[in-house]
Amino acid sequence: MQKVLLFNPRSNNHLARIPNSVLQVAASIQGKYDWVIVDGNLEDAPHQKILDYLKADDFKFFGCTVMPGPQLRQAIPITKLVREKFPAVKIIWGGYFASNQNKSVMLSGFVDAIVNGPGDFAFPKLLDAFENNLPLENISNLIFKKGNEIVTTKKDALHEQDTLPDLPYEKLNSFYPLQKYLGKSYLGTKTIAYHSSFGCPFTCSFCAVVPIYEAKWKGQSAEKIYRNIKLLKEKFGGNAIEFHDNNFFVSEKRTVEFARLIKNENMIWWGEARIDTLDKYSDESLALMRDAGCRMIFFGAETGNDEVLKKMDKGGKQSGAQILSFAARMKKFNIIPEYSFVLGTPADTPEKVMQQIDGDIAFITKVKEANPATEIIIYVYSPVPTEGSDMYKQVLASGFRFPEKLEDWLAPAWEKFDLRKNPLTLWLTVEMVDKIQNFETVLNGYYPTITDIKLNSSRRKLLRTISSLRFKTGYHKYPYEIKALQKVFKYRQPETEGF
Ligand code: B12
Ligand code: SF4
Repeated sequence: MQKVLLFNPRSNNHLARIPNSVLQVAASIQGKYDWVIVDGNLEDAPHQKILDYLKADDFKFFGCTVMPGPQLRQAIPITKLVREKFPAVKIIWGGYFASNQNKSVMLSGFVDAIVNGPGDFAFPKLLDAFENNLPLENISNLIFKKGNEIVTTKKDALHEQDTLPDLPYEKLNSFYPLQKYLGKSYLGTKTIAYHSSFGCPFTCSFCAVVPIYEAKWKGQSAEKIYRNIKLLKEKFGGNAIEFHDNNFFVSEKRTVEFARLIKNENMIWWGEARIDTLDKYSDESLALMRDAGCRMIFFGAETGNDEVLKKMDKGGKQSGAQILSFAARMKKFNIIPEYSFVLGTPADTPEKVMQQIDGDIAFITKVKEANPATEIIIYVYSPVPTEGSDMYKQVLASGFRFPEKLEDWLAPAWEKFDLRKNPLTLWLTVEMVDKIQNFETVLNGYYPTITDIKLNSSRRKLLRTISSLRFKTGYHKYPYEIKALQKVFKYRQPETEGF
């Protein structure tokens, strides 16, 4: 059997999670190709480990998963190294960065093909084609170079998720003890990362899921999720779940079925949802979810500004009023809403951009009044290539361009862009970015996230006390004292590192 090396570059400094991307790719070739996984999150020198593997054995393929941001720090130099030292090895990238920024990846010259979206059928077919020198044009979900042209093949419909193979947890356990992936988080002492669906049925104009999944969603059945969770619980001791789906709660029926199944397992769980979808759930469903262990849900609230919500194409159903009333509704069920906001979206004039930012800051303060337990996540808008959307047209009209050279993504400024903290968008002035970040600092000072489990109650109290005057008076400028304290306490923000 030919050998495939799958690499998960480091994405996180704290908690290694089950590397679902490479694991699912491995499942797709199980039995047909021999595979190994190298996980940058659990290696001090992953490049050495990779070179050792490639030297020791006759590997034909190197596959790497890449999301935007810090994963690029290992993905780019290590892939380059593999190409230099082992030019005969075919290199395949997949994941959100590879798909959405495919031009710079293909032009780099060190990636032979990209799996564009789900790799479950595309990857084994691609390997077979490379093996037998067959053309790639007829394989769906691929991007590759033919001469000077970048070819993108058609996308397959999303697969029935229950027909896909289960993830090879046992074999992963032979490379890295699975225990290392079940970390301590706000949710539990051994947190399972589980991904139960692909895509999302909506087309928000700022979202990286849209160009890949084109408003499609397919989920595993509640039974399949439950069976796998039970295995991870019984075999490896998992006691909490973070669902990594883009939109776990699309189907109320599936959620309710899952809640009924998981109820007696005594596990805390978290997932991502839309406010308008969940607001349609009945009181009974929400109460059952809480009883079944759902303690917090992440929602893309985005903004309280109805005009901007429309431009973001949030489906046209979500409104500022609903965001507020839903936060209050969640109080009744004791489920914490984790609201994510995207500030700094484009507008026709700089004054309007500033007004939008001021409006959002005031709105977030109102959300906290409606339900003080609401967790707030603040992102600065970083464009993704949602071709054809009004928002992206406005972005291009402003003169914004993504880097053309792959290595340019490693520049600190583009890394910050990826982390959605300080984008290089031309309509945002330093003053605007400072305003957003200073507000975030003060807000996190006055309301430290409960997901930072290392922050004890006396530290929380101290942070709150020193931030109180600023929060109450709305004076956010130069919050150095709060920043210094957050640094000393190693305050951890869930938006960049997860829980
Ligand atoms: C888990 C996760 C993380 C974890 C780390 C994951 C890890 N690998 O260790 C943490 C919390 C650290 C994280 C951080 C960030 N993340 Co993140 N993350 C995710 C999340 C929720 C799940 C990824 C996953 O495991 N999916 C499950 C697998 C099975 O699906 P998949 O990756 O799509 O894989 C399939 C295909 O893409 C393809 N494929 C993927 N890789 C490969 C490789 C090969 C060789 C092949 C052939 C095929 C292939 O085949 C797979 C099977 O069909 C996704 C959202 C999502 N639902 O996918 C966001 C997501 C990828 N993250 C995102 C972002 C932006 C980030 C951050 C940069 C910033 C932020 N502010 O959130 C940070 C920084 C990342 C870093 N440090 O490098 C965005 C990317 C958006 C974009 N612009 O492209 C996503 C899409 C979330 C979102 N909706 O915005 N993230
Ligand atoms: S609902 Fe969420 S995942 Fe779906 S398109 Fe909108 S932002 Fe993206």
